[in-house]
Amino acid sequence: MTILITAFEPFQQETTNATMAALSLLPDQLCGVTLEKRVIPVVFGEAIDAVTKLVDDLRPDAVVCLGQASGRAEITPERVAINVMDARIPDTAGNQPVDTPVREEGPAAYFSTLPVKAMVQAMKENGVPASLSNTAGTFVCNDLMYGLLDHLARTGQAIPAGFIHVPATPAQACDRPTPSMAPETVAKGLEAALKTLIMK
Ligand code: PCA
Repeated sequence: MTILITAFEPFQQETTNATMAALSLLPDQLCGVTLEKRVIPVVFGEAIDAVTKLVDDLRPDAVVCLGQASGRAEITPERVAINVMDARIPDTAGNQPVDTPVREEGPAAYFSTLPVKAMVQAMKENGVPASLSNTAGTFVCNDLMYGLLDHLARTGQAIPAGFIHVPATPAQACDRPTPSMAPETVAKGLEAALKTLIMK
């Protein structure tokens, strides 16, 4: 079994992304499952292209994409991705789409096919703050989640896939006060969440 797990590069004038530190702390093997770890650009469309290419090349059994959600105090699996790009700030390539569909003619939304409630429960049982989120926003994270689920639906790949947002790191919170979580704690939570995919 293989799980593809992605982090994002830094964005919004930051030098790091909280997902990069957490991803680097995850093992390469978890309960006999190979974790294929990749870092992808914070660019509308390009993130989708990168992840869907990885999916088609690696043929993983599940896909978990990670993003940083500054301001959140818990790890938050996302329930739903919506068919809109509405960027408050430019992505790292300077794109700033407003009120634009991710895919013309695409459905309004896709639900995560990850066991989101079991993941939240597993993280909390391991002492890591977590809750279910009902919005992935309208920036690149939502774009990637929508594009990934759309690709899987349209290519008939019925594998669990979805998105998890994580808080800023304590180092990031030193520059700009915001709730934060140590990368070690995030990694511990993510391991517990990933195990719900493995133990099924
Ligand atoms: N968070 C942004 C994009 C990249 C990231 O880590 C988001 O929530 O859309």
